[in-house]
Amino acid sequence: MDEPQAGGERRYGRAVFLGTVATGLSSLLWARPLWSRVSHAAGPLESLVPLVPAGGWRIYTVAATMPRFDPATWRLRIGGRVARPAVLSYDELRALPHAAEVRDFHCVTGWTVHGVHWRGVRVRDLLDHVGASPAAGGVRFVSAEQPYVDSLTMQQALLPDVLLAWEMNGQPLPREHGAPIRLVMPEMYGYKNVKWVEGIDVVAHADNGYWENLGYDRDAWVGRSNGYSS
Ligand SMILES: Nc1nc2c(c(=O)[nH]1)N[C@H]1C(S)=C(S)[C@@H](COP(=O)(O)O)O[C@H]1N2
Ligand SMILES: [Mo]
Repeated sequence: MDEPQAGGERRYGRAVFLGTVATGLSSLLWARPLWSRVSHAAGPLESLVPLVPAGGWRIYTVAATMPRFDPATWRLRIGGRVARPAVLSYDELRALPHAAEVRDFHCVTGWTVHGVHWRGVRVRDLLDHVGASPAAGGVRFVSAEQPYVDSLTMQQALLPDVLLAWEMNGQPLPREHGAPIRLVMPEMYGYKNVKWVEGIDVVAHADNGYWENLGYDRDAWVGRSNGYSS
């Protein structure tokens, strides 16, 4: 999603600032206090920070080890308020209609990766496939990396740009980015984009996810949530 110019510049500023203090497998646990402090700072600090494109990804995890993908045994379980609960193998998942998109990826702490190429299946096609109840209000995405989880409202999940992606930049999704599939919700901040998805539950209402239990907004629209208003 393209951002207004000013917002983009401020975001680079935060990214650079955070980059000097947060390295490696850094946790958002202490990124939030930093982010609050920076975003409330007056203009001068931000104008001192050089404007450079925020280049790379940061790999975030909440558990000590990343799930490992074995195509022979991996399954995606889809249940809850659906007419046809399903357990899909990797090949079965990839036989569903493909969708592709190129989108910017924004972490709420301030870094952005531009122009990421994704390919996968639209969540709305998947919900069609299992006969999701039209009365259900939410969809929960459960990670194999416990206890990471997040949810979308049914209305959000049905947006055409919401994918379960198995391909990133023309390659199979790398392990550290959530292999074999991650949620891609490009209109929302990174924490909604659950990695290592292994379960999807159609539920009555969208519930808090991992970071939302720690204070982040459930509706994580880029530029319009978590104190950002560009
Ligand atoms: N399972 C899982 N998914 C996750 C996270 C995580 O820690 N665990 N972090 C989220 C956050 S805050 C961001 S910004 C993105 C980062 O994606 P990346 O690790 O592929 O760079 O993943 C999101 N999905
Ligand atoms: Mo994030």
